[in-house]
Amino acid sequence: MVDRIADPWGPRTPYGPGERWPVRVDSFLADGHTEADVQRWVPSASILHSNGDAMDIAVIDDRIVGVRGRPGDRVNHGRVDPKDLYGWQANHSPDRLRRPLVREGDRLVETDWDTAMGRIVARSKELLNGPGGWGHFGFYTTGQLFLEEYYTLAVVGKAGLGTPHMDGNTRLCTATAASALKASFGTDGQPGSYTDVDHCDAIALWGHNVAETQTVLWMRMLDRRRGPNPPAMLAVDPRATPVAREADVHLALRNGTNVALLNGLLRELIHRGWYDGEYVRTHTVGFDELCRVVDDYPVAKVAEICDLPARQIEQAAELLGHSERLLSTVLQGFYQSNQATAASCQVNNLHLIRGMIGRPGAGLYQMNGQPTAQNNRECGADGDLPGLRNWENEEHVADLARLWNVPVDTIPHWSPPTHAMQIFRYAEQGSIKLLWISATNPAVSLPDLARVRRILSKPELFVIVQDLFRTETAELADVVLPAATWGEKTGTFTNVDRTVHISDKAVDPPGEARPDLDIFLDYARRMDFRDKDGNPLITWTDPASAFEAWKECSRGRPCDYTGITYARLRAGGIQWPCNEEHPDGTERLYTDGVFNTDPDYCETYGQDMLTGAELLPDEYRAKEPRGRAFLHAVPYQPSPEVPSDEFPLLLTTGRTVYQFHTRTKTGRAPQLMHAAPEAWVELNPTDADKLGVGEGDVVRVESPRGVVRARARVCGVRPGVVFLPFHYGYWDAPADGDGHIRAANELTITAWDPVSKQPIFKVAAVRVVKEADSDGHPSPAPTVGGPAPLDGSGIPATVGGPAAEAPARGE
Ligand SMILES: Nc1nc2c(c(=O)[nH]1)N[C@H]1C(S)=C(S)[C@@H](COP(=O)(O)OP(=O)(O)OC[C@H]3O[C@@H](n4cnc5c(=O)[nH]c(N)nc54)[C@H](O)[C@@H]3O)O[C@H]1N2
Ligand SMILES: Nc1nc2c(c(=O)[nH]1)N[C@H]1C(S)=C(S)[C@@H](COP(=O)(O)OP(=O)(O)OC[C@H]3O[C@@H](n4cnc5c(=O)[nH]c(N)nc54)[C@H](O)[C@@H]3O)O[C@H]1N2
Ligand SMILES: [Mo]
Repeated sequence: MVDRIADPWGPRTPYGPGERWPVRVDSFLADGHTEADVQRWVPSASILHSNGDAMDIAVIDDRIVGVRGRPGDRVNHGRVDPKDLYGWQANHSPDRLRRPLVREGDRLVETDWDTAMGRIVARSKELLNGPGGWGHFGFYTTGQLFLEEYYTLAVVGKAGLGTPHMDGNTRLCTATAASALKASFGTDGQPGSYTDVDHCDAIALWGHNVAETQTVLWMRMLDRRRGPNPPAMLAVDPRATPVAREADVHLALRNGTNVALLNGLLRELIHRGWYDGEYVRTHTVGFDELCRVVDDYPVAKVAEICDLPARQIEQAAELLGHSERLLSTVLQGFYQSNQATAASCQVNNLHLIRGMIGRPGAGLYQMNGQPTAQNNRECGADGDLPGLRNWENEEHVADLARLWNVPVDTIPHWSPPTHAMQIFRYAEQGSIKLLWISATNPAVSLPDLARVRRILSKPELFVIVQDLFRTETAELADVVLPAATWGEKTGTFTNVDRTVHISDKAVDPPGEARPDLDIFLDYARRMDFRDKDGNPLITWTDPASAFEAWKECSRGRPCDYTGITYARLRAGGIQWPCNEEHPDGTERLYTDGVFNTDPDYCETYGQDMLTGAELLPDEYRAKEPRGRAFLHAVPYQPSPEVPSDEFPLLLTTGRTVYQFHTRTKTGRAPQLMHAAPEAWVELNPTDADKLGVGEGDVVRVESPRGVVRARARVCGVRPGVVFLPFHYGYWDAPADGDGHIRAANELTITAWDPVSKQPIFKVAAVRVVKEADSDGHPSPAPTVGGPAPLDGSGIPATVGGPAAEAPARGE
């Protein structure tokens, strides 16, 4: 039995290079149930992060009572993340939405589905048939629905309404992963496989606190680190996360300087001859330009920009340069920082110039965050065209028009898809008049919340919110639709390393709540969307038939699902592409060094890395990629907001292991909620001293846009940097008399990467003011993870106690 709150990672099962990662089966059953009591085990996978850990849902008397990891699955070998162990309890929360709500004046009142859908359809028809038509429709969706749901929504938007204004919160999450993969390799799709952890001799984590955000992947890395011939480890993060503490080299760079660091590291590798000239010549385009640009970044200059010791940068270069099988992971410390795509492409460059791609151990994960972000990108509910097609390629668009039997011109492709921040801008300006928000909570998760609240509250904007709970966003809606969720509906989803899992329905949803798929299908039916021949546009009626329709759409594209069936998935995860040529799926992409950059196949013709300007098809063809990957060279530019006399500190934001996003699920699971109940502010001891702030003192963090009040945790964040978790909205603790005080996004800026359009959540300027003494209360921050207090602080350790005890059984 392990208290997985006190020890989120559980016991080690060390192993050596090339060995099989041992099995350890984690489980948790509530209310004293034992496995013998369980009547049904229903196959599923994790819905609270992108790792794709396979598990079975335990059911007794048509009620979910727990989960158990699947030992045979390629991803997790039985292990389960603490959020997944306890988080399902939110499904049973008494405040689940059970009936639709509609706005009557300043109140939301319960109603039936006909009334709620009737209002949506009446407004839709009025807008669609009036001047401006499709231009008035905006859809803002998520990385947490199922593949079948995204595909249906994408067809509704692109072939039914014909609007380009559809995006996901994936824009906040992994838009940069997609952009960087497309820019370097031609299309989206992760080159590596999780088995690269088993083979690598070095692991570099670029702005990724994997220990807290993909705990099972971290367990695999830790098990290698505790076994024979362990991999070396490099962490690049301004905070002393568990990853940074484990690493051999930790670069606690100033946030916002990733490109400068990478340019310096690439220069070192090239100057010292630690690159593979043959691979570069045969498989890449752009090496000379890369050499020219990075030459401007000698170690001393980089040390100054990033505020790092020069020796540490050299050590990092040595670690990377001596590795034969390097595994890199990239996540929000890069994607949500400035120059996001440029920085992430530099990691691709590092792998390309060293020839470290497409063989065991030489892995690269441009990570996902949300469980189903990958599927949104594949299916195109994030604005991309379905099947990783290129919106600028007429043949790709014609392909879809044939598949859906609609006129080519119905499918929006005359300009890039509208990105999320622009959708909100159009809503602010009034051209978008109907905004349909599904499975995301922008009133807490978008930057600059005062502005977001103003937009969503505009009386002339018709807001639809489809959720499980009355979230901060739902409170501002005109219609609220109660959705079923994980465990209550069937669908498939794909993790970071392209492994597809099925999640079967285990129990009925509460009240009248409906699967998102049924809601989108119902809308399509009521809107009476038709194809060219007057037949119904959407012919599928349930998850299985939607999956079959998607398979046809994916045929011949990099994410080819045609060889996958629900029946096969029930036996375990399969990596795409899976088709006649690859009947058992595909472990690694680009094993032959041939990339998806052919002009007729690629997903983008490329963008200028500094401005985001789109290249023309002919400009792209002129580069004659011939299956070679692109090396992008980009000079460093500082963040749009840097510290000043008035706001002298750098703000960054992120996560704790115990909470998921805006906590709608983890905040309703007692073990997780008790472990991290409230927001906190991380300060370095030097800054705390200067400000006269001690552990637990109440401080105000102020930016030009807002204020957040919380207790200080004095810990290992780098000097000059303040960290806030972004999980804390208002639903369980209404704002006090001073207005809103908890959400990190009160402070963040409206700015985004020019290429991926991903907002910058990791760099802003703030000041910190002490407001009240601790009275001996330490901050509510967990003692596990990034906010771990300094040695000898005497702060009681975060534990879960008996309610959190969970079996972890070895082989
Ligand atoms: N427990 C938990 N797990 C989750 C989630 C969750 O909410 N909770 N969410 C899931 C989702 S959707 C996502 S996207 C992932 C995110 O997973 P991560 O990216 O690992 O999480 P973050 O905490 O957002 O950011 C990672 C680190 O970036 C560092 N950082 C900040 N600024 C910079 C910078 O300029 N440069 C560098 N190099 N580093 C910087 C921060 O200090 C932080 O430790 O997690 C997934 N898993
Ligand atoms: N400051 C700062 N802000 C950030 C970040 C950061 O690091 N710092 N990270 C960003 C990132 S990476 C992400 S991914 C976003 C996450 O931001 P959000 O997407 O806003 O966060 P969630 O709380 O996951 O919201 C998902 C909503 O969907 C609902 N839901 C869950 N399952 C279902 C379902 O099956 N159907 C329906 N209809 N609804 C469902 C949940 O109840 C919840 O309200 O936040 C972003 N914002
Ligand atoms: Mo995310």
